[in-house]
Amino acid sequence: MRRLFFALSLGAALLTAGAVMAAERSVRLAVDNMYCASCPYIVKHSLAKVAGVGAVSVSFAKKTATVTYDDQQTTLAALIAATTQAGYPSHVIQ
Ligand SMILES: [Cu+2]
Repeated sequence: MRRLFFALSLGAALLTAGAVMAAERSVRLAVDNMYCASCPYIVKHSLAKVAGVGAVSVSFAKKTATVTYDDQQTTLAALIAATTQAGYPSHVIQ
């Protein structure tokens, strides 16, 4: 019983630590293949449906996507994969 309690409190401690470390990040991606006015919408939707993504804004003029995401729920690689699978390969702008 004591061991069970220890396991539970350890689990709670780990969950708490994860919540503290969770960070909202923002990244700018250079997006290829945006040739017409409807492309930015497709790119935006492909990113918006990734779990953990908050705000997405896509600039057709600059060929970029600015994405706010929770780094505990998704990764940069997943964001890039999402646009790439929609037909728009992207990479991070440093
Ligand atoms: Cu288009």
